[in-house]
Amino acid sequence: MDASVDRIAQPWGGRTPYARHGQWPTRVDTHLAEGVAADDVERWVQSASILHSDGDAMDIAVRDGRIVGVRGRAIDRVNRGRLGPKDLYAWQANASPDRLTRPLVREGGRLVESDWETAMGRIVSRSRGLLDERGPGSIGFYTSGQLFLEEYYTLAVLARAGIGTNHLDGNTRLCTSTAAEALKESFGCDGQPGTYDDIDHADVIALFGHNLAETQPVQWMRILDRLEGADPPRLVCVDPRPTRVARRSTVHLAPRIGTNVALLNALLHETIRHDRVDHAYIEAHTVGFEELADRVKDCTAEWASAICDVPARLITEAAEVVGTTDRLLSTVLQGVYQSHQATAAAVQINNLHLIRGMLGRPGAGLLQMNGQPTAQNTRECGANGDLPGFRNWENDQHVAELAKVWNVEPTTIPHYAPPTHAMQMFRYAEQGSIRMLWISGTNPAVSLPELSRIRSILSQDRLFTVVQDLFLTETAQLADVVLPAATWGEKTGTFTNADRTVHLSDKAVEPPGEARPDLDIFLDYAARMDFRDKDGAPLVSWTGPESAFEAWKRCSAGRPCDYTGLTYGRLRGASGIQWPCTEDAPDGTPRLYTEGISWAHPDDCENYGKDLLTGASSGVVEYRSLNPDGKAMIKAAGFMPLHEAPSQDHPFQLTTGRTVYHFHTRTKTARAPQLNAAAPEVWVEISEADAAARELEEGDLVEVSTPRGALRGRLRVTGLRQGALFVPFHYGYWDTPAGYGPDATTPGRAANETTVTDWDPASKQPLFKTAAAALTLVAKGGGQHSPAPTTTASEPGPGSGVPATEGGPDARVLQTTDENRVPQEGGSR
Ligand SMILES: Nc1nc2c(c(=O)[nH]1)N[C@H]1C(S)=C(S)[C@@H](COP(=O)(O)OP(=O)(O)OC[C@H]3O[C@@H](n4cnc5c(=O)[nH]c(N)nc54)[C@H](O)[C@@H]3O)O[C@H]1N2
Ligand SMILES: Nc1nc2c(c(=O)[nH]1)N[C@H]1C(S)=C(S)[C@@H](COP(=O)(O)OP(=O)(O)OC[C@H]3O[C@@H](n4cnc5c(=O)[nH]c(N)nc54)[C@H](O)[C@@H]3O)O[C@H]1N2
Ligand SMILES: [Mo]
Repeated sequence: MDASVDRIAQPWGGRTPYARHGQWPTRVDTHLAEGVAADDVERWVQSASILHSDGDAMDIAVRDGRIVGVRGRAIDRVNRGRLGPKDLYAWQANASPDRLTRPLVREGGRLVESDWETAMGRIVSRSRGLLDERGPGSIGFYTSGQLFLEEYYTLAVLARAGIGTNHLDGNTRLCTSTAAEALKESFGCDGQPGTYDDIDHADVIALFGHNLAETQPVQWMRILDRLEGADPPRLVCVDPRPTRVARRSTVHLAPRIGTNVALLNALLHETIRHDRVDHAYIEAHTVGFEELADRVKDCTAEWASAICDVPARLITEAAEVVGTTDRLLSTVLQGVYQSHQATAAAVQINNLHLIRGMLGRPGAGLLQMNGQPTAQNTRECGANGDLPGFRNWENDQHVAELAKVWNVEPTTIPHYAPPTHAMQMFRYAEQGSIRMLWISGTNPAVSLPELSRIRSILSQDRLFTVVQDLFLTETAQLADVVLPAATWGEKTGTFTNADRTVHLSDKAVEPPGEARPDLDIFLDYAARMDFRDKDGAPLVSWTGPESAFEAWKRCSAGRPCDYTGLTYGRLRGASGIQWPCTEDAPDGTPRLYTEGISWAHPDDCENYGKDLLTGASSGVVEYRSLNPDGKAMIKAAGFMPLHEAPSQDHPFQLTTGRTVYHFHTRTKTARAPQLNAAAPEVWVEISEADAAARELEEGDLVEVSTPRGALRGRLRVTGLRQGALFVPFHYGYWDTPAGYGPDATTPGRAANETTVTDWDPASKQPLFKTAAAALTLVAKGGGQHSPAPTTTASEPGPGSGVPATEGGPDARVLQTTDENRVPQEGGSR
């Protein structure tokens, strides 16, 4: 059957129910530009989505050298043909008329058009000057979770062994550093234990601070399809908002913001009290159970209820659901990761799985999620605060191995201290020890906390800022040199999703003007800087994506993220493949830890662990004595009160996050008309009770303020928990006429005007979800309504009179479910 569906009005499209242990049916979603029919498409070019961590595989439709649409790939294990709203419409941004097409350089205070020779020349001369005068520690690189594997690896090599700086991190620090840290704390090493296939088998799916319906809509379609099939799973949702996930859950816990650890300790308490524990698994594969049992001994449901403001009855009910199933799948994301006890909380979810033996079997899985499409690669390639291949900077053997791969002396690779995390890099730039900051594929002038501070850091004269982007973003406007990048669809490379699936994305069209792939820019810089290995040969010896991939394979060999069994040829025309992929596992590896814990041995592990409350490193001696055999580590943590609790002046808890229609700072989704129209402006969500108490209504213009700053938006009254406010962080200031430019003093609309410079002690991930805020009325709405969508967690209460969010004729998507009519794509044609 074919159906034509408005996928703005129905973000998840039609259902294809299936039973537990069954195979998820295919459904191929196609969206082509108006007036283009399938027969008009000249070529379909293989790719995958770059707008979330799901890795939805798609083919890009090309005609007359332009992208004219996309179609899901039925052959792929991740999505079996389905696409989410952003996947379907956001490709239009590639052809936006305001793409950067030439390098820009700052002249007399203004950015002016230039050429590559001049722009690269300035970067190289500044780099050389700083290396001579101040040394490698004066240069920092802040990259992304949205470039390709080949690009991160090249950047990691040139920064760590070329420049020799320790200051290289990704915006993954804001995103998945807690996922990585929690995996290291429990399993000794990064690497996603579970697989999306676990959704097909699970009896209970528990989602912790994860609005999967909006942020990985295709896996939500999979859960919806199971909910409508035989033997549906039960869902447990922990989220203060009434998300679609919450609405479909058997148990929804809406805790006070920032209290996850208390709630989780109560779930662990109940699990242990009822002996819903797999003692054989604990004995064989873990250390630390006694300490956990002792720590949660008094964490009763009643105790947690008082902290979390959730009925004790619901906590025991949730504990029973997750404690009595034999196939538990848990997913964790920003509601856990972006708070003051991020790692401590995420680790308690690992503990739940460890003490119940819920790992390495179909349906018994753990997904410490990624958010960005290529965050996994930032981490594994060492373009974040880690060494490439999940190597341990404190382990001399690991550093020596890496030095061998790069043919440099071990001392060339900085390992005197942990790699610098992004929040610290901005601090160094603020203090003046970092004098050059090269920002690629991220927009910190909107996405970092406390924007007035970030603007002032980036605008300093003494800091030389390079920004490599597609558009003249808020950040690019503050740069000294702006480099125009080619992006998805305009360059070839690979990337890895949240369940370790590696996809190839082929170049479909030429980039606009003089824009160049990030890889070419990094290669050009390495060549101009003339970085050499210890024998005088070029340090970076590869010349394009495929040779970069081959170089990375050598670096990954023998490590958990082993890519040696993969080639471009194998990825082309086929489904994505899950690493590790080796000679022994040529088809990839669906689940880690099927036979116990493999990477926590002191000789192999990625770090030696940290104190969850202070972040202090344990060191090798302590690690060896606590975990000599390399088992999984059960680490307990007590609940700590919020760093910034509500007060008389700032009575609300402000949390920030996402909507299904937009991606981050909207550089792409604001340029796709269907997506932009669905959520064109910022808004503020408030609970019914708080709105009534303050005589506020849908559509009122309000100001939200914290000690850092303020923003204005129209109010949406929802089923959010009382005492909380929610603001989407997508809206920067670039297209607000009265907006918040670097010199403006009027309140803007960016959520991060208000957020705090503070981070989780172990993962160093900033606290975007927990601030105390005041709310004031600016003007009554007078019948206007808030620009928030009605189809999502921001759905208004009954009787609001707000018109339903719709896309109209341009938003129609063809959904093909007839097996005989499903396009059988191969590679790019
Ligand atoms: N549509 C869309 N999808 C995306 C993205 C996007 O920008 N737009 N970005 C991608 C990226 S990079 C990421 S990291 C992911 C993020 O994906 P998610 O983590 O799912 O998204 P968020 O909206 O940031 O936060 C999730 C939920 O955390 C809840 N929350 C807030 N405070 C707390 C708390 O104290 N405890 C608990 N338990 N929950 C809390 C919020 O109510 C919210 O519903 O999405 C990815 N997918
Ligand atoms: N208040 C609040 N703040 C948050 C969050 C939150 O929940 N609340 N979430 C945090 C999280 S999880 C994340 S991941 C960050 C995201 O924050 P950012 O990374 O700053 O957001 P993006 O808009 O994705 O920025 C990516 C930039 O890269 C550019 N770009 C896209 N493709 C390419 C390419 O191929 N090459 C190059 N060179 N550039 C490219 C885009 O145009 C865009 O400017 O925000 C964080 N900030
Ligand atoms: Mo993220």
